[in-house]
Amino acid sequence: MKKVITYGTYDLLHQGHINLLRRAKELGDYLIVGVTSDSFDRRRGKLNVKNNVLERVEAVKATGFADKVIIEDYVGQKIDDIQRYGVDIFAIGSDWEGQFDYLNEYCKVVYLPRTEGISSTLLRAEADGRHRFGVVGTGRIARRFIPESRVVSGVEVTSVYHPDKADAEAFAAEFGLESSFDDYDAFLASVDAVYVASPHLTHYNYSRRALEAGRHVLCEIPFVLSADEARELYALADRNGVVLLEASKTAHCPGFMRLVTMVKSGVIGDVVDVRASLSKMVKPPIRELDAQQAGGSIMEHGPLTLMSVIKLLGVNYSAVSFRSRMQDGVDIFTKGEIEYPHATASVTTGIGVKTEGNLVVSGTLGYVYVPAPWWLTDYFEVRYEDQTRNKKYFYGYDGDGLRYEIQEFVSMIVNGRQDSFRLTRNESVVIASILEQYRRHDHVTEM
Ligand code: C2G
Repeated sequence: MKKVITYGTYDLLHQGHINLLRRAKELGDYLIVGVTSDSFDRRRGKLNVKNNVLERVEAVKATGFADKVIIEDYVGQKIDDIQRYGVDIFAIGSDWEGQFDYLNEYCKVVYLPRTEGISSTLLRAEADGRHRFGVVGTGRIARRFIPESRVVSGVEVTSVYHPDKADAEAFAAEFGLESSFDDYDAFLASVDAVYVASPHLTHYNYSRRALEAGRHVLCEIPFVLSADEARELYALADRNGVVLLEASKTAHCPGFMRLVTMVKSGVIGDVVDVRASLSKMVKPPIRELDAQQAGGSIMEHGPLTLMSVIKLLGVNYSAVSFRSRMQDGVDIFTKGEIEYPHATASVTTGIGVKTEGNLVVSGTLGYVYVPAPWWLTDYFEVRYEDQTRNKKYFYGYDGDGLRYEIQEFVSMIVNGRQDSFRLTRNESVVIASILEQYRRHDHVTEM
């Protein structure tokens, strides 16, 4: 009996998949089909898969070509499967030509013709629709957004806004965008959604005007500078039936999300202390060091460090206080203490003082250690008194990591979802409220 094996995601199963499975089956007597697990797809950067693994397995079975369906969950599994099942032929579509030649050591490798004109990517784009995105601002983060948005289905960045016409034009030319604007209303008229990546003090106004115009808004951090502003914008989004999401990058990255759910599941017992530190040294002249532009380390790095505390200990803190080292009117270093009835937390932020940028979550059974840069979470360790129980966890963190928040934003738009469990509105308002207290100089001591 000649055994054939083939693999795939088989998302939104289509004629191309069916043809491939038929041709694979025709190569032998018995066909094994490996369907990727959801987590394996995420690990290999496929973030947009629509059907879950159960649906995809069912779809493959329904074609009638598979004699056996297995789940593919790790790199290298193909070699194991070929040996375990005594496979004679490995078959895969010609889009993979050459890439599986290494399997020739174990069985015959056959590249089958791919069906032209159809793909899961095309079907997903149809299902998600096409959302025209505009970027507000042309700075460092705006530049990173464009390549990141290209890997998310349903997103097409078409325009850019900057009050300086030449600046907007240069940005559009560099990234091949359709249009550039120095008139904000005209810019809004050209898009469905905006990514606000302008200086801190302008976030509120740009977001408000976009929401008023019925545009979805993904707003960079710090989102806004007061709890009232945050509440007002969320209410405005509701009234106009559009999505508003704070672009808290770390909250959306796979490693950080797993860390939160593991801690919440009790792997380190009750959480008693969270320490998050983030520093990036900057040199003048730069916005971060300008008091007139809401500069300072806590405005820069408070949103992510506070986010980690709020995600792990909740929104019901009992007190907050800060100590800052100042230079020319901005804090170049701040340590914030956040008290909870049964826990403590601290955030340490620096733009002129270098700190060890790690995250440590201590509990009654053990602790989680995330080395610097914890905010690009791709790795963490769970440690215990009994070191033999320690475990290391690794996760994907692709590109600049903005793709994860962009994907969630699009999913909210497509599914008409107003809130994200990754960073709820309530959590976002509480972060804004803590930053507001700092700006009002409540509970702040200078040193
Ligand atoms: N395919 C095809 N014609 C299409 C689309 C896909 O012949 N128009 C084939 C692919 O070449 C592949 C199979 O259908 O052999 C499954 O495709 P996907 O679901 O896109 O899976 P893929 O990402 O190619 O995973 O370990 C997973 C494998 O490496 C392949």
